[in-house]
Amino acid sequence: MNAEEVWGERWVSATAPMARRYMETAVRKSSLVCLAADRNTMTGLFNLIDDVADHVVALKTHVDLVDDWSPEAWDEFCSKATAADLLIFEDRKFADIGKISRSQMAGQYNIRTWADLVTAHLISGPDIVDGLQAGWGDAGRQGGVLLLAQMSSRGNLLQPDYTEQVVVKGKAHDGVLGFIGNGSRPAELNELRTMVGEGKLIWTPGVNLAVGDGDMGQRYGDPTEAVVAGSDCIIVGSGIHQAENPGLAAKAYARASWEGLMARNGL
Ligand code: S5P
Repeated sequence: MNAEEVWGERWVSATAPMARRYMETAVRKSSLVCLAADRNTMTGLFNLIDDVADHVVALKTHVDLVDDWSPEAWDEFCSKATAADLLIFEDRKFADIGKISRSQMAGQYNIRTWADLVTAHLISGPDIVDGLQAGWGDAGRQGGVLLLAQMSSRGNLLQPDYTEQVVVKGKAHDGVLGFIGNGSRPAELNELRTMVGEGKLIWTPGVNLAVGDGDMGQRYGDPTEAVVAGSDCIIVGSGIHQAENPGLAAKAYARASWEGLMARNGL
C-alpha cells in the first residue's frame, strides 16, 4: 500500500512537505514510532540507532542532556540517523519571543542545521513559529514545528481552553506540522483530534505497553489506543531505551502503533 492508501484523508489534507515525509517513512517501516532517545552519552545514542532504526521513524533528542556532547560527535550522529531513514526531532520546547527563538535555533547547538522538527509552547504567542521558521530559513533548510497542545505529566497547566487556543492558532500557520497531545488519555486525544481536524498531525508521548504511572509524574497509556484515538505518532522513551533488548521493544511498539492505524482506517 502507498502512503495515500494507508493514511487516507490525513495524507490528502496534511500537505506540508515534512508531514508527508513522515507519513511516507512510516509506511516504509510499518511503524508510527518516534523514539525519545533520552540517553546521556554519545555512545548510548549511537547504540540506539544501531538497535532500533528499522522500526522507528523519528529520533527525538534533548541535545542539552548529553554529557559528552561535541559538535563533531553530533554531526556524525545526525548523519548516521539520516542514513538510517530517521527524521531528527529536537524536543527543545522553545517558549520565548519570536526573535529570541530564531537566535536560539543557532548558538552552540545550531539546531537549525540538523533538526527536521522542533517542539514549542505557544505561551508567548504565534510569532514564535515565525521565529523558528526564520531560524531554519537562515540555514537554508526547512522544518516543522510541533506545538504543545496537551502534556502527559500529572498536574500540568495546559487546560482545555488553552489547548483550544493553541489548536486554533496552530492550524492557521503553515509552519506548524502538528501538535503534541497526551498519549496517556485516549478521551482527551479524541477531543484534540476533533478540534484539529485532518490537516495537522498529532504526536503523543506518555505511551508505554505497561500502562500506569511512570517516574516523577509521568503517566502512560496504551500505544494502540492512542493511535485509534487520533495519534499519528507515538513518542516512546523508556519503553524502548531502557528495555533489555531495545530492538525487540522497538519492534513491539511499531507493531502496536501500526495495528492502531490499520484499525482506525478500517484496513
Ligand atoms: O507532555 C509531554 C511532552 C513531551 S515532548 N510529555 C513527555 O513525556 N514528553 C517527552 O516524551 C519527554 O521529554 C520525554 O523525552 C518523552 C517521554 O519519555 P518516556 O520515557 O516517559 O516514554
